[in-house]
Amino acid sequence: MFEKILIANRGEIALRIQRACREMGIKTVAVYSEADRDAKYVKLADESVCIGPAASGQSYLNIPAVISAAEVTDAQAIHPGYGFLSENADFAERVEQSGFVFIGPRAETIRLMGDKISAKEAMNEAGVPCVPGSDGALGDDPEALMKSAKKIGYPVIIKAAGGGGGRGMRVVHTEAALVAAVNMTKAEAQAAFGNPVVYMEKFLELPRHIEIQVLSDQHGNAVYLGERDCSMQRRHQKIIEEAPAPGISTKLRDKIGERCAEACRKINYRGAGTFEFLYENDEFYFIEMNTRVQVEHPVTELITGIDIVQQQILIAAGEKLKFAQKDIHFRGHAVECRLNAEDPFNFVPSPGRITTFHMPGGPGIRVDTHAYGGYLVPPHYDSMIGKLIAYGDTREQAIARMRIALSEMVVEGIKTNIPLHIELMADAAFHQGGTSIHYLEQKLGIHSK
Ligand code: MV4
Repeated sequence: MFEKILIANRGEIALRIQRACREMGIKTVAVYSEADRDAKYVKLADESVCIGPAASGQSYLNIPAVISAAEVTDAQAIHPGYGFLSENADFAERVEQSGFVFIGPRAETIRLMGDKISAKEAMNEAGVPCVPGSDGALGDDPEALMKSAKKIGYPVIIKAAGGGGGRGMRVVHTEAALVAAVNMTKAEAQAAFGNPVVYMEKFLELPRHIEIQVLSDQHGNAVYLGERDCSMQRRHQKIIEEAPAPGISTKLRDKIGERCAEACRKINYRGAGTFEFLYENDEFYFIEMNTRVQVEHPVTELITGIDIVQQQILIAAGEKLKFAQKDIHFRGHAVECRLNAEDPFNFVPSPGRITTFHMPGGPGIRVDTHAYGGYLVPPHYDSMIGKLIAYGDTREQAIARMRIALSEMVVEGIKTNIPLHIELMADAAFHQGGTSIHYLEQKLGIHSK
């Protein structure tokens, strides 16, 4: 096992990874920007290295600075967390070329999944059901484009191969609008990702966003840890996630889960991963794969009892999974509310000094945060200051516990989205379960009129 791991991230996930390491007897190295000098995760690490100024381009995204920090501290492996360099194949490659273990998939796998066309192709081939579409890059011939779209059926969506996470997409409702839409998406994709390649899919109008968590070791063993429903989102930012997804039968979960695990075995996947699906009319349609630990991993941890970050480390160290699919049991229900430093209803970021900070507690409550009373939320990064996660025997109990936790939570000095969460926990459609990806934006639209 590793003796020392460098954590190439900040905030709550840096703290989360440290806790996993500490439990495993592994020493930790924190890296930080000048804006994070006094952060809790820096103080709690065994060692820390400043890697640059506040701007993330010069610090958390600075590959030579991160690798130098691993060299000077003699770390053996690098955990990238989420965001920043976590899905950068060049980073993974340079980490390994420098003699460190990258805690994540091989660079080649990250590259495969980074290109949304090759990801879909690989998953289609491995037996994962995908959204019907163009099966590859779109060319320039208007006749061929119209033929493709007609075959798929309008509405269609044009997506950038280099995009993902909601960037570089355009919905087309009619043949008259098709060619211009393809050309505009190509131009935008070139500008945004340096890659003009686009593809076409059937546009699903009212889907849910459901994702499958997997673990896959370097010895051909792969398991699925069930699904998460992440449909409650605004502008591609998830706000609430839960596991299991309301209304998904055991039979359907096992079927799609086994397809994902089998795909991992086929592509020799390494580490933790997430298959993102759109779910509509009782069918799963693969759209993308995330090759990192995700913000919402705790809800899966709570219903399975498996520590996903520890598993990432064990797999990276070359160990075999110590459990098979039959050993994994889904028990109870978990809900996560992302706490953001922002105005709860207009979503404008609200960085600044937290003057008072009280965390909730009690049965079934987990708080993953790096914040505390006196903490200065820097303006340079994502506004998420932590996550409240509630577990219960049933979905109703998890929601009831979340409502109590939200009512106990006190954050003063900055604005947070706690009032929005309180409102959503009382929302009738949320209680019913199974709202689509458009529900929150619709509700907020009506709300502000
Ligand atoms: C779609 C779609 C409808 N049909 N693809 C947005 C993020 C990116 N990961 C894929 N996205 C979508 N792809 C087809 N064929 C609707 C979305 C979408 C979405 C997906 C997941 C979560 C939130 C979303 C919000 C708007 C649109």
